[in-house]
Order: sequence, then C-alpha cells, then structure tokens
Amino acid sequence: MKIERIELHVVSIPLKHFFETSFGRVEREVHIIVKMYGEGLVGYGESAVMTDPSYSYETIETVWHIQKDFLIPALLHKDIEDIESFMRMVSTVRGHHFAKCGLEGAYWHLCALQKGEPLYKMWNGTRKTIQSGVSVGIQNSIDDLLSRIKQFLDEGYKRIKIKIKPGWDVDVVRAVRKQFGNIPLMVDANAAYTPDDISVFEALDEYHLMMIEQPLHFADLTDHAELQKKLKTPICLDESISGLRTAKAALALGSCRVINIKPGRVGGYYQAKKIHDLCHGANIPVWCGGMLEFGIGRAFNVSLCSLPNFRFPGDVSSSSRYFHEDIISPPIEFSHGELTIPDEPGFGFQPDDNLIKKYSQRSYIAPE
Ligand code: OSB
Ligand code: MG
Repeated sequence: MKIERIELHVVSIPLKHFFETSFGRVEREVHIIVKMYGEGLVGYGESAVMTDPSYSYETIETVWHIQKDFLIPALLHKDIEDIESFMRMVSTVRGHHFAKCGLEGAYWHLCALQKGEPLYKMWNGTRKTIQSGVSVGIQNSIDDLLSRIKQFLDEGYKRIKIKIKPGWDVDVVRAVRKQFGNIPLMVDANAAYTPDDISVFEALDEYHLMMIEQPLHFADLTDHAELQKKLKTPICLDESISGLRTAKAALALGSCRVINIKPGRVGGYYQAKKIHDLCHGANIPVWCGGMLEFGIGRAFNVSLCSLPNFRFPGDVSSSSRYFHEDIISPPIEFSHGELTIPDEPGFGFQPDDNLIKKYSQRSYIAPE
C-alpha cells in the first residue's frame, strides 16, 4: 500500500453531559482524526487523546507534533507492505501511543478497504454481537448519580462502572447497591489512591464488585500485586498497562486479574491484539475501555470487541450517550446493550467529511 497523502484534523465536539473522573471534569472532546490516502482509497483513524496530560502524558498538542514532525515523514510516500512493516516504521518514536494509534487505525482501514474485508475478520474476531457497559462519571450529588444509572439500566447496558475518588467511594457504592441491588457493578479510581487507603478497599471488597479498576499509581505494579493479595475483588489495570511489556510484567507479578485494553493507550490495534493474545493464553480476561471516542475510534473498538478473550462488556456505548451529533453515519447505537458488527469492508460505518469539517478546528495536509 503506497501512502500518497495524510491529513490531520483537530475535531472538537461538545459532550451532552460533562464527564468527571478523579482527574477532573471535561465538557467537550477534542481528538485528532487522521485521513490516509493510497491507491485511490481513504482510510480514517482517530487519536482519542485528552487535551491535558492527566490520564496520559500525551495531549492534543503532543500528538499533533509527533504525527506531523516524526510519524508522517516516516510513512508518507512509502510503500508499506503489511502491518509488521508499519510497526517497524513507527518504532523509531518511543512511546506516544495515542499518536501512533490514529495513524495505525487509518492504515488498517485502508488495508481492509483494499481487501474488501471487515476489520473484525482481519483481526480474527469470532464474536459478531458485542455487549456494552457504561462508564458513569462523578456527579454533583448521589441523587444525580442514581438517576443517571437508572437511565442507563433502562436502556439495557450490561454493566455499570462508576468513577470513584477519595470522598466519593464507599458511600456511593453502598447507595448504588441499596437502590439497584445486585446489578453488574464495578468502580474505576483512575489511580487516585495509595496503599495507605487499604481500609477503603477492604470496605469496597464487601460489595461484590466485578472488579476495581486502577486503584493505585499508574507506574506501580508491585503495589497493585500487594493489594490484589489482600482483596477478593479482582483488580483490573488500565493506566498501568502501557503495552505488551507492562502486561507481561503485571501477569508475572500478579498485579491484576483483568486488563482493560484501550488501543490508544497501548500504541494501537496491533499491540492491543498482542496483549489480548497474551492474556488469552494466561486465562486473564480483557475488555475494551473507552476514551469518549468519536464514531471512528468507537467503530475500531467495536471491531476489537469481537476477539474471543474480550470477556466483559466494554466501555463502548452508543454515540448518542455522549454527543448530539457524531462524525459517522449511521451513528453507533447499542440496543439493549448489544450491537451486531456490520459485515461491510472496513469498520462498518461511514465517516462523514462534512461533519468532520463542521467540527474541525484546524487541519494539516501532507505533503504541504
Ligand atoms: O479510565 O477508563 C478510564 C475516560 C477518559 C479517561 C479515562 C477513562 C475514561 C472512561 C470513559 O472511563 C469510558 C468511555 O465511556 O469512553
Ligand atoms: Mg479506567
């Protein structure tokens, strides 16, 4: 596949409802949409990075810089034979996984269109109908949280994940259990605690949670291993798993019993699949996390959920849960928490250039 042209578009879309984690609150999503041209086709990708370096060190500005000044020059005008060659070409950049993911997605999309195959088949996905949960942010009050959870349960989402932080944890989980009984429920701390908070985890351990996501510091696999030994509830790692190597280390140390795979965080779909395969062999279930993606990134996540070891509902959700308008048509809509992956070449949804333009703040076109 000869790469003839690459475009970057900074796309900004307001959220219907703010999303708050232990890092803070966001009111809109700003991501980079990649368009890659080759052999008469156009592939689309998405770098669903955050604007501030809280979840990851990457931001919109670092992704723009790394893509424009390093990754695009490494790929443009090259004849890229297969994904292994692609991975070699981007490997000269250390880290910057969200930057790589947007370009890799566009390359996969191009290859799928050229072969006339759906991506989920190219990835050896085995499941055509996938399930979604929903990640519910920190709200202004427990009453607000309960009414949002009720709405998502009514819509049929298969599990509820609530964000926790010190001061918004055990009481909140108790209230949710009291109101909704034994629903599939988990919590995500986004690394807001330390090992000194053991009493919080011991209290949470009594609520039959499916898992506790990323309780401690992103770089601390040994503290997570110590904590896992003390808890019945499985620990799921998100921020700590930056790629295949940290996944191997986490499994060897016993730092978690579940892994949340986000393509942007781990450096793309090829790496995501490698981590999936490693965990499959070790009998560690994985599930697909989310970064409030627009439809393009979301469509890739949908395809990824078809792989056999994605054994819990993902944080995938419908476009309409986040945005009044998405940049693909039709938008991604789960019905009763389920979606059947379309059998079309590519990722099964059509990006809309007019909508990309409508929400675009700036663009870069290579060659200039
Ligand atoms: O920790 O999983 C997380 C969103 C932004 C940053 C980190 C996280 C999240 C989510 C949202 O939980 C998942 C989604 O609905 O896309
Ligand atoms: Mg998380």
